[in-house]
Amino acid sequence: MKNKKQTSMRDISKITGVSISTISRYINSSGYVKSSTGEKIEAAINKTNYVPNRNVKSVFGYKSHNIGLIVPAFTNPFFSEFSTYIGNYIQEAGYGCILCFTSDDINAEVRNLDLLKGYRVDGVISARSLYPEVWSNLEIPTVSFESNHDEQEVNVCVDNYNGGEIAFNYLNKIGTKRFVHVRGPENFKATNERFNGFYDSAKAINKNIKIIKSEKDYSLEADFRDNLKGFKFNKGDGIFVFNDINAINIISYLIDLGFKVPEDISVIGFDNSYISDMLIPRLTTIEQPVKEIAAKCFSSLLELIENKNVVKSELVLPVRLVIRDSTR
Ligand code: XLF
Repeated sequence: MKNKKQTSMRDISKITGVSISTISRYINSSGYVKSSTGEKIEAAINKTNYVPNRNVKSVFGYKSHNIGLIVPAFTNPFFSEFSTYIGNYIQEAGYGCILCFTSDDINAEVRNLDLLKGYRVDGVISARSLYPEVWSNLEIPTVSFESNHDEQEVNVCVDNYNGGEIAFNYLNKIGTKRFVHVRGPENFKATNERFNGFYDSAKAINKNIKIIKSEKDYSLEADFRDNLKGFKFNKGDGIFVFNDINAINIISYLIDLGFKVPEDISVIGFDNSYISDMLIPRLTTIEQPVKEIAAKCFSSLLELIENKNVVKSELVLPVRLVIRDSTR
């Protein structure tokens, strides 16, 4: 079957009598185009099937009513929950949502942003963006959760340092003999702060901590348990893990080794994501208020999109200890 010929910019030019350079300017929002000319181009685009032009911000002030959401991974339940809340807020406000993930990889971050720019999104919410160079000079309203840098207008995060302090103090209170911390990847600002809070609290009362390093967050490709191989766990250990998904993974590893949790070893996670209450033993954890975080990210982005006077800021939300069954 012969393919139907696609409408080109040249066709739009013939239909409207407007030059290709003006049409291109209009499509790319790269310069002034009279609004009557813009309307003529828009009418021709709508009449034909000129696909690349469909998502175009056609005249100044035009909004695509789409918002981009970039998260590190859907396999981490915290980010699934975060995306679900934000997705709901976006829909309730009458916007469309374009959802992307990065696996904490710079190339994926660049590709995602290019894609979102191509769709002329009105704004972007990103979680755990690690690379400032990707976000500088963007000219799109951006809000981040837990950004490593200050390129976005608003950054929302929790008091990660205090989370580390709370975890240490609780493990100490329940009679932990040896403190162990499974530390997040070195380039995660949030988990570095969790480590600092834990470490400083231990130091303040002259206690040592053992550290297990991890290269990446949980992913489908790598076995997180590889980070634990070679580490000798002991009865009486109290382990603070940098997030829930990995804490749950570690509990099943300890059970495979023959330990009882919490009788032999206590484990504390971080997040209070929905799965922390579903597995046996139910996980003791430090809660990040994900619904509130999502609400703050979305309302800040909306204010930026609506040109309200938003000052560049960092909003820090409090954390709290949720005691369940994985600690003595
Ligand atoms: O980036 C941190 C590490 O993992 C994030 O807040 C999380 O706790 C989500 O699980």
